[in-house]
Amino acid sequence: MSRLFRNVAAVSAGVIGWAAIFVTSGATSAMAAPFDNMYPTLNAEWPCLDYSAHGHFCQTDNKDMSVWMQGSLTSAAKSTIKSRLSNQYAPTDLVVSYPSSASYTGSSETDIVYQQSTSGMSGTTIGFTWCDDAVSPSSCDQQYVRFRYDSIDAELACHETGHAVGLTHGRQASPAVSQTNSALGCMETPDYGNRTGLGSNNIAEINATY
Ligand SMILES: [Ca+2]
Ligand SMILES: [Zn+2]
Repeated sequence: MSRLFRNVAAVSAGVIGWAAIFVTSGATSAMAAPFDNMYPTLNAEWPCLDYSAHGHFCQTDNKDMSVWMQGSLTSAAKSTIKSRLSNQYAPTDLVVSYPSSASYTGSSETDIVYQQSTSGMSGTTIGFTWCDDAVSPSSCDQQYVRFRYDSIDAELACHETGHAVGLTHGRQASPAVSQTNSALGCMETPDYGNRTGLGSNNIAEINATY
């Protein structure tokens, strides 16, 4: 815990500097997009740190994206997530893999860990994503995705995985746009269940980043 607090203090001083650096590079790499919704942005400049449940997400550490589904998910939910992942993320440069066991320690942890729990869920929240093991000011070796329910619609699976690779909501994009802007694809919020894919803007953001 003390390590986390020290990091918070150290990182706070550097936030503005990082934001400036990353926004500059984002502007050149994603020129064609109507907005930039890849963390960090001018409106998504929380530090990338080791957060506990429902903190904040970062970018993932590289294009190789290993995933693990914990036992809290039903086998039906696991296969749902897996099939949606392969369809929704196939048009991106990310390479999804399914190791036979999860790695929670060391320098190459399983990138995305999915689980089901109602803990921390309130109001209309149906899922959230957080970084568990930050490895740079913008990227994370392992991010957790928690779903409130076992019934995970295609938009939600796409959305939370989007956070786990750094995609933000419209309000956190730069410039900020409506939370339901059509170019957000499955990153709209709240989840109306009608946007089952990433859409061209998110694909371009991912492919410019990884
Ligand atoms: Ca990785
Ligand atoms: Zn979200």
